[in-house]
Amino acid sequence: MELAVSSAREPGTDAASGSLSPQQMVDAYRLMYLSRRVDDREILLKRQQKIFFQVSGAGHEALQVAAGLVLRPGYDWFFPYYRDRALCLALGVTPTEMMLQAVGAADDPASGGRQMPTHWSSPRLHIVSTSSSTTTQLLHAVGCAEAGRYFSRHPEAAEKVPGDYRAYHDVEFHGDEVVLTSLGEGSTSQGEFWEALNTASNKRLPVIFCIEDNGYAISVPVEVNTPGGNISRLVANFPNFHFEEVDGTDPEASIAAFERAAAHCRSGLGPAFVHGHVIRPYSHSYSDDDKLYRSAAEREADALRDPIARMQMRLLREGILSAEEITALEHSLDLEAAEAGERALAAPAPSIASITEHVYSSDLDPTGAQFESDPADPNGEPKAATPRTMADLINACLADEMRRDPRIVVYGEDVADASREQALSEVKGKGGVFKLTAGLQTEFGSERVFNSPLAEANIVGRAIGYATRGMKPVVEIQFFDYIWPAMHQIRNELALMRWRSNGGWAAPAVLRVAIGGYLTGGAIYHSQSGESIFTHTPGLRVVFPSNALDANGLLRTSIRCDDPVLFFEHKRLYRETYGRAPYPGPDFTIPFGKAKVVRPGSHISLITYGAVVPRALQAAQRAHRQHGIDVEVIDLRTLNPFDWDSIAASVRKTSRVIVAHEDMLSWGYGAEIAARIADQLFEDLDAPVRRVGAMDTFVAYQPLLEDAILPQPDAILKAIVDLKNF
Ligand SMILES: Cc1ncc(C[n+]2csc(CCOP(=O)(O)OP(=O)(O)O)c2C)c(N)n1
Ligand SMILES: [Mg+2]
Repeated sequence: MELAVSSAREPGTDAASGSLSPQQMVDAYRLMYLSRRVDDREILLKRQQKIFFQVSGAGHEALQVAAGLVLRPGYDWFFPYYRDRALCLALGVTPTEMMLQAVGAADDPASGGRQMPTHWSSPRLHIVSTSSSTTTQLLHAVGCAEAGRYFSRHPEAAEKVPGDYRAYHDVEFHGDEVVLTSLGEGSTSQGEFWEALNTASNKRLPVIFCIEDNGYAISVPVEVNTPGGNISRLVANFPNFHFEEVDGTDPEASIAAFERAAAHCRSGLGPAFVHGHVIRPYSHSYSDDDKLYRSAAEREADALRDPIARMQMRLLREGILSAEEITALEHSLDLEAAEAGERALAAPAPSIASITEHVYSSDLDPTGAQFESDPADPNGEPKAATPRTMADLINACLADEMRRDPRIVVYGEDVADASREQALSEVKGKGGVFKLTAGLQTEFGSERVFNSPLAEANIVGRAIGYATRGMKPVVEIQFFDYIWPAMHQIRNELALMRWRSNGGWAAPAVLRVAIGGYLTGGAIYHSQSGESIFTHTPGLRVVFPSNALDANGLLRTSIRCDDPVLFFEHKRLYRETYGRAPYPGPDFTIPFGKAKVVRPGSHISLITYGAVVPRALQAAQRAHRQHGIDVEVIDLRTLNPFDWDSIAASVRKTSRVIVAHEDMLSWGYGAEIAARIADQLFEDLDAPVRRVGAMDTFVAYQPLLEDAILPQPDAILKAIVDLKNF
């Protein structure tokens, strides 16, 4: 309901600020009150067991409305958290849309019934889907701001190009856009909070970090999370920031703070930090009762600061609205909240068939025929025909794709030739600890190829932000052994962006990861495998080439496709003589999910991938020479999707099968393949399915131990002979 204000504010009634017009005060109150009433309505429905979870924004409304009124939906970008109901109302999410999520309706525009209430998402308003994980959204906001800056400097990169992922992402950008991300004060304890401030500060990115400080993280008071009890004091020395600390229950002061913060960001000076002190009158969530851990006096003191009551009093005191007008306004908003609930309760639930939608892109199928191609013919040129290493052909693919697609950025630890560009006139450049990115910064510049901080979550979290804007981050995790700090981002964010937003957003980033052992001295922390942890995460594509040509073609498909890809590069294979190949040209792609029979045979199927492929071939050759056993060796090449048809065809032919991998035997990738074979090909088998893998331990430094721990050709040969004689 639109409401004209009854009288102008009397001059001098608000000594504190007085910057809002009466109409703005009413507008702010309407949003604040509506937010509270939608919470109240949800709480009622939760009591009636008609919705299944409730977390409120009560007490945070003034600060959030201020942000929503200052920033521009569909222009600026938003990475909010679960309390941000009033922010989202101010941006244009409707109470009905909120209620549709609360009931888990098919028409829930944020997630199609997949996420809890208040897990916002709206492509139209530029609200990017966020998870329940505290703080992960901050690095997405940073990557989003980087992408916005990149597009505004390189508008040609925004062009929609058919034939790859770019065909499915509309790019929007404005030179002075701002990215808002918000979080509670407790969540500032997460390392990713500091990782996000680091990059925003260093790159002077236009990100507003809004801390909604209600003094508690569930039952944990602020001083436990924040030494000294005030986060503003701890962050005060970050360069390039504009800082605001404000009473977040006062909309007028909050609006003024956000205006200054946004002006700083829009003018390109750097990020801003808005620390709002708010209250939490409704406990943490419906499942929490703060009487269990807060004194009555403390709760009463909070209640006196309730922003709804205070604003109502102020409108009355300043004569902006009469008591009757306030009653009428509130009544209409009560009705709006109630009607939203009724509408949502009548809405149909999602179909069971919808569950599998949007796990992966439905637009671009990386297993499709469009990715089938042949390596370019060297045309009799001896130089072009020279076999090159896997490292060379990965590097060549990166350079080719960067030439073809200006949306690609490459970053990670040590991937630049030299961060101090001026050194490049004298030095050769680093280009990665394994030299896989050598020369890329020199050719494409420091805006597209750069070093990240030494922080894996930072690398992946920013990549998600970049990718949601339609860029293609191709980032490097230096060693698989150190992927774990990014695991939260990979599993809860990267893999889930598309599914949890019901196709509203996607994060098709490529993570190149140096993996594996057989290094002689690689030891525990430079030899790990663990691919099954990622194949056990729906939403990720997992690629694991065994030779130079496959690495080149599969990396190109990874970059051009529209899903997030973990691209495992075996360190031992980077420069092996085995598997070298001539450069296959700039358009060579290999579809995912197509295994390669690297040695045909009729007695036993040996299914493997990665660095075990050459070892399996050795074993197969010896089996043939010494025992007359004809082994068919199948290189899976991609682990998700994997080529079930090729496995089945081979097993039907041989009736005996071994699955071999470098990773530990128990709970490994082979267990799933073996179980499927046992389940679906039982009738075709003449013997049990055998597995060969590493011992169930980590890889030791001493080479004698390393050899014993990792699967060697001898062990594979033994399995072959045993199985043939079974
Ligand atoms: C990474 C992570 N750890 C734990 C949780 C469980 N959890 C949800 S909210 C919360 C407290 C958050 O407190 P704060 O950051 O102050 O935000 P507030 O809820 O007070 O607004 C916790 C521990 C979570 N969601 N994510
Ligand atoms: Mg809190």
